[in-house]
Amino acid sequence: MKREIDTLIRETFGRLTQVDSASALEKLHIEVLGRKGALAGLFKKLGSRPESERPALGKALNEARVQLESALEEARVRTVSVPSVASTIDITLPGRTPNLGHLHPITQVGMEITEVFRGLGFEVVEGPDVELDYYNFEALNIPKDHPARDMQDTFYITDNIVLRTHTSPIQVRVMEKQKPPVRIIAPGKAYRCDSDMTHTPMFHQVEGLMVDKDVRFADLKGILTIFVRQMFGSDVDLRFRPSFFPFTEPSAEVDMKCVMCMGEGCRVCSETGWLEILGSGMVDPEVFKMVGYDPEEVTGFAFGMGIERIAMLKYGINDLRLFFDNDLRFLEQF
Ligand code: 2NL
Repeated sequence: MKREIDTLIRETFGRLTQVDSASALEKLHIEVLGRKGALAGLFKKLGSRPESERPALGKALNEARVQLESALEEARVRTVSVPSVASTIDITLPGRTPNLGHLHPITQVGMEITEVFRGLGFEVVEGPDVELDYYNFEALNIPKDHPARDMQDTFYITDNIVLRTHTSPIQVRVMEKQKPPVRIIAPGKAYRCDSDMTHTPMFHQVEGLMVDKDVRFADLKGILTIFVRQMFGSDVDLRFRPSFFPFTEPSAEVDMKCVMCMGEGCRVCSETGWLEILGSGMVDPEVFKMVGYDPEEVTGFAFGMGIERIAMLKYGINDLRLFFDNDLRFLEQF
C-alpha cells in the first residue's frame, strides 16, 4: 500500500506538468482529491490493513494529501492567473510614448545667443529682477529727468526700487566687483510698463560687455558681425547706423540685410531692405567713473538685444504675443 501512495503522488505530479487549462486541472483535482477520488480510495483501504500497519500508513496518507493539495493549488494559481493576464495585455504592442515637453522657444533662442558668445570667451552672468534705481538708471548715466525713468515706462516698487527695465544693471554690478578685463553676457527678463501689439510688460533681453585696455569700435564691429552670422547665416550683410544711448558714446544700431526679401524691400522690413537687430556702443566714460574704472586706462563696448525680436526674425514670426499665449499648437513647433 505504501507503494500505491508513492505511485499516486508520482503520477499526479506527472499529469500536473501536462495540464494546460483550468478545466483539465479541475478534472485532475476531482480524480485525485475528490470524495470518490484515488486518495479517498486509499483511505478506505486503510481499514482492511493489519492494525499494526495502520498508524504509519495513515500518517503517510495524510502527508500525501497535504502534498497533493498544495501542488494542485499551486497549479491552479498558475493556470488561472497566467492565461487571464496574457489574454488581456498584448505584450507585442509598442509602448505608449510619454508626452515630453521642451524648452520655450524664447529660452532656446536665449541659450543659442549666449552659446555663441560663450564660444567667443564671454562669461554668462545673472542678477536680480528687482533692482535699485541706482543700478538700473543712475550708474548707467540715465539722469533723473530722463523719460525712461517716467512712471509711464518703469514699474516702481518704491521710490528707489524698480523692476529692472533692461539687464544692464547685472553688468554694472559685475564691474563694481571685478577689475578689467571683463567679458560678460547678461541674459534675463526685463520689465516695462507698456503693452500693445509690439510690447509686452515683461520681455527678455541679452546684454553684453567687453572692457579691457585698447578695446576699439572695430572690436565691437567684429564681435557683433561674428554673432549675427552665427545666428542667421554666414552670408548675411550688416549695417552699423549711428544712434544714441545715455550709456554709450558713440552708439550704433545694428541692422542686418532683410532675410525675407534679401534686401529687395518687403512688409517685414517696411520696404527698407534692412532689419534692426540690436543696439550697441562704446561704454560712456561716465559709466566707467561710476564703477571706479579709469576711462583713461580702459575702454569697452556694450550691446543689448531683445530675445523675442531675434526669435521672431529667426523663425519668421509676425506676432510677439504668440510667445506669451502658451498655445501648444504654436509651442510644439520648436
Ligand atoms: C538695445 C540697446 C544697449 C547697452 C545696451 C550697456 C551696458 C553697460 C554699459 C553700457 Cl553696463 N551699455 N548696454 C549698450 C548699448 C545698447 O541696448 O536696443 N537693447 C534692446
